[in-house]
Amino acid sequence: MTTTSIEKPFNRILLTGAAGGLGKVLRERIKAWANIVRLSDIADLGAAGVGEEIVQCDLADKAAVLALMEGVDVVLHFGGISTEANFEAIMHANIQGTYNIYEAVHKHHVKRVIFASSNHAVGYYRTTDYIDADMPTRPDGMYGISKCFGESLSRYYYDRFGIETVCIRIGSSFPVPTTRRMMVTYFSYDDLFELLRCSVFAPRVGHTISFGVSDNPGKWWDNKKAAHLGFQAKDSSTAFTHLFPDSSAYPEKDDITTIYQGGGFLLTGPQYK
Ligand code: NAI
Ligand code: 15L
Repeated sequence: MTTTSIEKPFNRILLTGAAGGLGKVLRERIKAWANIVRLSDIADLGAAGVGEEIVQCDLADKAAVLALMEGVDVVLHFGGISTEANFEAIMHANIQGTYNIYEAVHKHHVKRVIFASSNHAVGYYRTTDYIDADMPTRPDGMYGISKCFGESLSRYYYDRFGIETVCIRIGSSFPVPTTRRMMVTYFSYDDLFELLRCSVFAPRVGHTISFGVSDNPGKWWDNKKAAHLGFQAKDSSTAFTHLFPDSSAYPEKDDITTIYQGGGFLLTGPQYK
């Protein structure tokens, strides 16, 4: 009996942060894109399934990250600290870690990276602002600064070495919006997956910054500078209007968590310790 194997677009795709909230969502979904999905995290990832490789390592371990990149065709870099934290912790996981990723990408001739950036790279814009990807970054804390670092670093690796990156400034990618702010920043898992698909398979992306947000009313971010990716959000937070029935337009109160796009992160910086 002969067996036929379906040809997949890539041989090996690497997902960092695979044990995290989004990593768990993506783990199964990206299998269609590559013969082998290499899953990495500092946390336990369980046993490898069919078509999976598991590599548990610290992104700040340069030698480990260099080995992690062996034979990889495309990287989805989702690993790191995902909220505000002290600078030393952020430096370790997000700054050293992302630098190690790009050094390894360069040494192993990987052609494209998708970097999970964050809306907190621009969290100090006001909720009355409507911004696009060419406007200056305005991070709202150490975490946001580390995402700006990743965006600048990837720009450098593109200008210097031609390594393409799509930086996705993810809004709030969770099953449902849990705050009024998230009615504006909500990014459904299906829309995240679609933007990732566009980012991975668009013929040329150069260095692109895209906002990861669903088609929510009153959103703060204009994606025209990433139009070449061909992404169209299909979901909207309007599906959850019943969760916030008595609220009118955002913001509902006048404090810094509603004046600035970064919301509650404005209260978690080093000055609030
Ligand atoms: P998460 O915190 O659930 O997952 C991050 C993963 O990175 C964790 O499994 C953690 O163990 C791993 N990690 C942390 N430090 C590490 C290190 N030194 N070495 C190796 N692995 C390490 O976060 P989530 O929600 O899954 O987000 C994934 C990525 O997307 C993060 O980079 C986050 O900053 C970004 N993002 C997520 C948003 C969201 O709405 N979920 C919004 C904006 C950005
Ligand atoms: C982020 O960058 C975080 O990773 C995520 O946990 C949420 O806090 C999100 O931003 C948000 O702004 O809702």
